[in-house]
Amino acid sequence: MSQSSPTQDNAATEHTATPDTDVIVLGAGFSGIYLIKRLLDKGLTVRAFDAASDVGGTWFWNRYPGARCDSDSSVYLYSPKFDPDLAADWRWSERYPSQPEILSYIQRAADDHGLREHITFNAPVTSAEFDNDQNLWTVTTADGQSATARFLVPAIGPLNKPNLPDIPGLDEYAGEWYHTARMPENLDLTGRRVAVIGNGATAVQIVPVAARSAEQVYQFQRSASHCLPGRNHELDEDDYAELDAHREEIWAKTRTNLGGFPYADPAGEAAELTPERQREVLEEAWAKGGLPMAFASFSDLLTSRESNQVALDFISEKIHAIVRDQRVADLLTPTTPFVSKRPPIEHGYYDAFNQDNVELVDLRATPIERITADGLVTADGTTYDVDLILFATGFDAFTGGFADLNIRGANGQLLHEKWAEHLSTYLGLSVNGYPNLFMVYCGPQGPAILTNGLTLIQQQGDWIVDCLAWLHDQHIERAEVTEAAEAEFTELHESVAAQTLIPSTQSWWTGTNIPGKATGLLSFCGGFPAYAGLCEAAADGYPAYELTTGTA
Ligand code: NA7
Repeated sequence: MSQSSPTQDNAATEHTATPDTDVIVLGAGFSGIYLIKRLLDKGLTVRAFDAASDVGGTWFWNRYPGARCDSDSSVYLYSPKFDPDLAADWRWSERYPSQPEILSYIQRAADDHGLREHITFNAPVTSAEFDNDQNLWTVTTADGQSATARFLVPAIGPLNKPNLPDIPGLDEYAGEWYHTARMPENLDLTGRRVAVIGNGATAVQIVPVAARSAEQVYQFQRSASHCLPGRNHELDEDDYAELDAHREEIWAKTRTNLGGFPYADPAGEAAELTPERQREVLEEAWAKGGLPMAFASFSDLLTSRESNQVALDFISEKIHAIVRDQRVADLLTPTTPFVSKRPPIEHGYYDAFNQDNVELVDLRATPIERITADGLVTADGTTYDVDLILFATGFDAFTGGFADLNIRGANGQLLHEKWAEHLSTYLGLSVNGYPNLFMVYCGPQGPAILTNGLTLIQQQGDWIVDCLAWLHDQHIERAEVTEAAEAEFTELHESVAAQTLIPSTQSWWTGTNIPGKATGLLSFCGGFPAYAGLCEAAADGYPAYELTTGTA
């Protein structure tokens, strides 16, 4: 690796204080745990903070009925680089792991390596300030604890700030209500009348589970989703024999697939294929279940309206074949481009609308007007009396979580305020004005929304670990990405986004789900391999960073 020449800044280093620890990691979910373990392996000292009482991150908080992963379990775990024993002997019981099983996995990952002793739980971070003279970060928690570190690594996940819509009357409601990311475990829905507001990936998992035991389920829908069949099943010894024989191949494929999934390449541009071949491609993906239809069908799915329409028509046909009431099927049929927002994976969602106890409420025709003591009232005066309201209304993605952290950079500006003016980062990893800060998985403009979580966490995690270890070994006390490098990457991100069908759709991907939030695609959509290539080039001497050496 070639290396740029750090400048010797003796004036700054003569009185540089020794920080409490080399690195502070914010968050103990999949990304935080990965970073803590791998940084410790490299000999750096690490301290982590998490608002939760245990490890798990998003899987700690999202305990709603039916919660499970939408990625295949074969790629929803750490690779052998993290721990060869864990990689070799962990056995998920289903194709898509459930939330409790995922929690057990991450708890084991933490326990096997004694990582909990490095983590302070029940400690929401309320500020992180960069000291320009000392080149270190001071992190403070809600209960007044504080610690200093040379480097700060937010590992807070892109979806940690729940979005609770401001619907009048909620404080008068006499029943029980929760946002789905803040609800108790094992909530019993038996015999209850349940309102589920929202129909994204979360609600799509809840509705069929609720429909099994609830007396009545009202699904309040504003815009239809493009749900893909999950085809979940238990994994047996034969499945594992097959998986074990192809582990390396599976991980290798995640590096070349657009979404970091272990899928074959797309069949080509839709226009290059005959209608029969188009159909075959979509039928195969539908039969396989999961996300291949999004990441391994047509290569121009996200850039060509015509190609996208072929997929949309196919989905519409499938919905109309499953849902018996064709009026309901019409309402469930999406009109926005396929994969212009997150396609939920469904496990009986469309079937649930064939049950007498499930009713779709079309909020386009009749918006919710208010909540009363008994339930909800829509604009046409219809009342929906319920015992339980579940707000499956999503998150203030990426930037929302940063606002709670109050990260103040070298020039005193709060990071979320900088982003409110114009969202810009370098590779979703670094930000000019915020030296020694590296974001893993949660950085806006990284490719998190279109990439398998564990693929990206490990790719970005490895990049950051290697970078911090190198900075540490070189006694570099300050690494700050240049304004020019940040502007260049942001321009690339924006131009790639503009070539796709994504920005025209309202969802958390574009920030349009939160009133008043600056809009724009929050995640790089040029594909995981292209992104990984940019990162690899960036690590060759870190030319995009101004580096200042200390005297230690
Ligand atoms: P999403 O995907 O953001 O879905 C939120 C849903 O809530 C979506 O259907 C919204 O409708 C709906 N919503 C939001 N606000 C309202 C109000 N005020 N009234 C009615 N409906 C509303 O969040 P999820 O938790 O389902 O999934 C998040 C991610 O987790 C998912 O993408 C996966 O990556 C895992 P809209 O579409 O805006 O009309």
